[in-house]
Amino acid sequence: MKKYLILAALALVAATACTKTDAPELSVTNASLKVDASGGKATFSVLSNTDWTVSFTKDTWYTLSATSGHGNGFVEITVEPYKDAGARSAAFTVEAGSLSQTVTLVQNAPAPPSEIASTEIRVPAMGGTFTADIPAGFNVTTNVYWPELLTVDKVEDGRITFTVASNPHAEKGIDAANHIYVYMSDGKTMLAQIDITQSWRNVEPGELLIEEVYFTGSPIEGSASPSTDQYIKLTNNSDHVIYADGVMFVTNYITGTITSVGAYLEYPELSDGLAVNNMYVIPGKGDEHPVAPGESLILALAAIDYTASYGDGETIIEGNPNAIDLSKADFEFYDENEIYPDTDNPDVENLEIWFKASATITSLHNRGFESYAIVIPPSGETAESILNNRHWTGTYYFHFREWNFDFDLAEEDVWVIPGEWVLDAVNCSLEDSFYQNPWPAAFDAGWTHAGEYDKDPDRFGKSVLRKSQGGKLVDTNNSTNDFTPNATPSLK
Ligand SMILES: [Ca+2]
Ligand SMILES: [Ca+2]
Ligand SMILES: [Ca+2]
Repeated sequence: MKKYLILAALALVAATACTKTDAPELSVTNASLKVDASGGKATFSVLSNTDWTVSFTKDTWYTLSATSGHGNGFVEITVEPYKDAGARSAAFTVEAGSLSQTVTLVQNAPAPPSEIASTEIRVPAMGGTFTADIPAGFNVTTNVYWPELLTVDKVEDGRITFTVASNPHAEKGIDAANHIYVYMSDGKTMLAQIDITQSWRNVEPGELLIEEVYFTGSPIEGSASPSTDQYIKLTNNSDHVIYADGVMFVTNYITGTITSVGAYLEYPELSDGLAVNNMYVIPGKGDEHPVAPGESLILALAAIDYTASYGDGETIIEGNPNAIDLSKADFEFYDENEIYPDTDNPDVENLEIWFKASATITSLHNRGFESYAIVIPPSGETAESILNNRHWTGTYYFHFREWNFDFDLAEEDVWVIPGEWVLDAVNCSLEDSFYQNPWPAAFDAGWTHAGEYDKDPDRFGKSVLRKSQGGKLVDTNNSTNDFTPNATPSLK
């Protein structure tokens, strides 16, 4: 459109020009050009009856279609996009003989968004390198609230890359906060604020899940007792690599079932937290056991190939073709015990024992009376600190037929794991023995099972297995909904 107007103007001038004398003439139209930050084209026209030239300071942000001409003509300036704060300008001098005219070009700065862009990011205690989106189309400067804990590595158009150091408060279980402020190049006009919450832990609730517990063991042909090929499968249900170092596997202390002789234990209310008495911990300093998204860790009660014969010279246990090869497990429960020696596969790392309830060797209750959870204590916690500081005191009541007894919990091996340490929890019970869920409803509102009733011989060879949907495990914190009971073990 503009071009047509210019041509019309040129035609008008040309019609009158021939009536003038031969003295040099020079004028320009559109002497004040304005272009917005996105760049583009701007045109001025030269009205002259002779040769003319355009002189200017060369710069990278504009190019001219012509720098000289004869008679009437026009010059188109192509302008690059602009990302800095404050307008920029250039001047062009058009000369014809002794005459000269000046054309100015002003390019506006990009307009900041009406609202400061705000982003919240949660990062693990160990830190790492992360990216965040920022408004595109600006050259920016950044400012960091705690620069000793965060470095901005790279700023690209619309994206910032930064590295976070490890959380200095992680030992105490306290999240850390930091902020990146993003400004236009003037260092004053704020474009974005990135709020970084750094967790005190490397695994968040729901990221690592109990996918499966195989507590029954595989049936042995012609025997009432199964193989002891028990395992727990933990799976990374997040979209990023997580580090399982320090994750603790616990079992319940509160009984969830009424025994076959009618006995059950009644406990004081425990509204938030888990009452536990087995604590086995994945070793490592925080970055030793990466688990890729969708990948699993197998915790074997014994890392034995149960399909092949095993044992020492005196006791050989024959291989069971129904059983599972657990010799490639990621970790095993190894309990040093002189009277009942546990097996120790040298190729499979042992879990750290923070507390074990069994006087002999830990195994899973194969009738399904136990509930299971994974938790992560702050890095400053130790077996000693938990055993010394988190004992559950109170009184519980033992009901057996018409007799009632009360016991002091202070004398029992029971500790309270705070609710905020809990990553995932699974209640197990049986229809005919159900009394109460050991884990509070906030962590698991339901329960699952292998076998239909207490001592069901058909339970052997069956696990409790979390359902999956659309490539992700189901986790509504309700095992009745989330688990398939009586499932075929996934390692079979
Ligand atoms: Ca063992
Ligand atoms: Ca081992
Ligand atoms: Ca859960």
